[in-house]
Amino acid sequence: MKSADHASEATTTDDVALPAPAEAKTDGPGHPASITTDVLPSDSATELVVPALPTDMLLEMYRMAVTIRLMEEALLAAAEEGQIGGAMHTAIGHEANAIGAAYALRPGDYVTCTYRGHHHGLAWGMNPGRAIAEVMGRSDGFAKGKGGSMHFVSPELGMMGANGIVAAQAPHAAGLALASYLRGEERVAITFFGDGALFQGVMHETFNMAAKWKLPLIFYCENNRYSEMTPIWRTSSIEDIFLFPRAYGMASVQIDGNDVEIVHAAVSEAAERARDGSGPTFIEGITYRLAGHMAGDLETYRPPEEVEKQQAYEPLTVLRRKLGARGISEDQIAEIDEEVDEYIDEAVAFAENSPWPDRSETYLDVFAGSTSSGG
Ligand SMILES: Cc1ncc(C[n+]2csc(CCOP(=O)(O)OP(=O)(O)O)c2C)c(N)n1
Ligand SMILES: [Mg+2]
Repeated sequence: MKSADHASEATTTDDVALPAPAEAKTDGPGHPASITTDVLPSDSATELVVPALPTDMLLEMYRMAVTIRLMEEALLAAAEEGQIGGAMHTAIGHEANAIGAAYALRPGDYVTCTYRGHHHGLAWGMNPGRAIAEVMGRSDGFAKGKGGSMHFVSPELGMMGANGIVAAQAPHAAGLALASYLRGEERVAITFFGDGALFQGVMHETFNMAAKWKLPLIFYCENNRYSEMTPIWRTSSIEDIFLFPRAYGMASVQIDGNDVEIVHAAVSEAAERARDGSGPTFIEGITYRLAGHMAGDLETYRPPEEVEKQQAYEPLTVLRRKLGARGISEDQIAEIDEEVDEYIDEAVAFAENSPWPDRSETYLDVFAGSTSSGG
């Protein structure tokens, strides 16, 4: 741990130990994840077991990862052209956290997330054309263009909303988990938040309540080691933030969030715990944001070499390495890349052709009781 007199020392994320390359951890069924520290507060389990996922599933996950990445890149280009109003945060580099989790959960389960939520939306089943339309404020968007990037939402898919207020999505997810419990349903809620959210009081209120009531809830921290422009060593009193929730008697685990198989294993285990009434789990997925905090970020707070170094560990590189090890050729990978590229071009064209919301609908869907369906 750094002492206070080191607080002004310049440092980079090099100071935080990075997970070793992924294949070292998941080279066979039943292999323990080597970076995973002892996972439970009880003595009942010590290491997360990471089964190898079927190759077909990994291929699907790869297609999803490329879809998210190319959509994000298209959105950044659209923002630069002035096609997007308001702040927009992309999740380039975070994809595996969303994909591994979505594949581990069931239809009907709930997700809430931060303003950095495009990857969750797509992994949860949102159509990219409609997603881009939403970010561009067009009427074919999931919230008819009135939510935009920071209020991505699709209740019919269980995607219960992105949130511009740091940490506000966590108590929302606790409410969803409580509703599931009270109704006797088996639905699990998962809430994604950043490392910076850990230092909001409401996170801790939610930890306590969820642990006390054994809510079917998964807390998933996408630890990209920055809160906006501030590195985590400046904000956290301890290095391993997965230790905080243990104070509330909660199971917690620290994993490589850039590896879909490890994320899938951790969320599967947490979901099992949630569904059998054993209560919430905290997962700290170590990841890295490869693009700026938001569109237009000049990124003066980190050296380009730091970002460059992370390319070796980022989710697409990790997935390509895994698929290569399973005998998938570079040509097969390139074919998927091309198909997705075309798919995203079509999605952008769909969004650009989508009409603006009609002026007469300005105040509809804004306040309760004023929906465009007349409800
Ligand atoms: C309650 C609140 N305080 C401050 C902000 C301004 N703000 C927006 S993003 C952010 C950093 C959050 O960092 P982190 O939780 O690590 O998420 P990341 O952006 O890295 O994904 C802050 C402080 C806010 N949106 N809401
Ligand atoms: Mg962060």
